[in-house]
Formats: sequence, C-alpha cells, structure tokens
Amino acid sequence: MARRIFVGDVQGCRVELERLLEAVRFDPAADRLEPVGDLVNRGPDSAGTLRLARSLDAGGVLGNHDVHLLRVSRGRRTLRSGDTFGDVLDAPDRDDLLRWLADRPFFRDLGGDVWLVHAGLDPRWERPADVLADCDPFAPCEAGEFAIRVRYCTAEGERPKHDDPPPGAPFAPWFEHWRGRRVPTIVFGHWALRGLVHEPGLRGLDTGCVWGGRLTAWIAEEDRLVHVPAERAYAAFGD
Ligand SMILES: [Mn+2]
Repeated sequence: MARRIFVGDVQGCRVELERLLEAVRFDPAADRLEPVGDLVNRGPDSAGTLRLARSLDAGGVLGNHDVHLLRVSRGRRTLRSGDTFGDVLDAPDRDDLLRWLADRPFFRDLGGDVWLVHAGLDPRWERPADVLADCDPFAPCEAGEFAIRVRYCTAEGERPKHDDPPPGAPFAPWFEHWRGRRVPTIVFGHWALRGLVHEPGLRGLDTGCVWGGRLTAWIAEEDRLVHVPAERAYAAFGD
C-alpha cells in the first residue's frame, strides 16, 4: 500500500534522513515523502538534503529557513551568522535545487485527512489552502510568515513579540486554539524546544535533529512514529 511518510525538520542532516528512510523501509515506487519544511540550514549538508529530497520527488512545504535561503539567493536578504546553506548557493546545480525548493507550497491538503504546514495555522483560517495558495516565497506575505513562524498566538491570530520565555495569556500554543474542531490531522514542525507533539489530530515532528536530538517520521497509513538519533549536535541550540 502506498504510504505518506512525513518527516520533521531535517535542516541539512542528510545522513540522518538517509537512515530514517532505511528505518521506515522507504519504497520510492510506492511511498511519498512529505517533509515538514526546513530542509536546509544549521546542519552540515543542505545541498545534499535538497538533492536527496528532489531525487525522491518529495512533496513537503516551505519552512522559515527554506524561505530565508530563497530570499538570500536573490539578494533580498543577507546571510546571517549561523547560516550554513552556502553549499547550496555555491553548488553547480544551484539553480535546479533552488527552483525545486521554491516550488514547495506553504500548505498542503493531503487527501483530506491530513494537512501539512511548517509551523502552524491561524485559528481564524477556515480554509488555509485558500489563504496560503497565493503566497510567494520571494515576497513578503503575512499569512505565509505566520504559517512558517508561529508557535504561540491568541485566538485572533496575534503573535507575541517573543516565544522564549513563553508568553502568558492570552497567548497559547497555536494548536490549543484548534482543539475540538473537526479538522484533519495537522502535521507540522518548527518547535524543537517543545519536541514531539502526539495528540489527537496533531503530529508535531520537530525533534531537534540538528541540535543533537533525533529525526522523526510519522507514517500516516500506519499511524506510526519512527525515530533515528542524530549523529551529533551540529549547532548550538537556537531557532
Ligand atoms: Mn522552522
């Protein structure tokens, strides 16, 4: 049976992604790989990660680090300390890799029973697919920024100035506002500090591989989580 295999924030950890694909016995002919975004940055092999995902015809969505890379590639943002995606910018196949990455959307509805977004959804959005459909990764887009960055928000979708230390009421983790709604299971990443979220209707898969944690997959058809440990910590903890 064809499986949808979601994988948390890879952030250039190509070796761990390869090990995770082995651990789930990934079958390229049948299975579909759906990364939660942030394929690149902070880790050791952003270019190799993009090549691997592209070679598998992965789906996936954009994360904040992916969008940062795309904007840097066009000179719309500058490199920041800690950025490690210079290997992509200097790669002989740079244009192919960047074009493939830029083709990722901010949101995917995967068969009606599973939604995929990098960080989270504004509780006011009834139809996230419509709200996010026209967002361009190269241009500022308010809804897109929310989808790739939110951790805490209010019921009205207002974000705090800082996520750390955690803001008090009326701010809450974005998904607290979704509880009780009849919506598909939402798969997301972006919140390594919180770690695995495994609750009815929620699968948060950022388990901090690049910080020395582990890389996590969720196989939708089997409702099964699979983890592989990071070889080492590739960066000091941050965002
Ligand atoms: Mn992120």
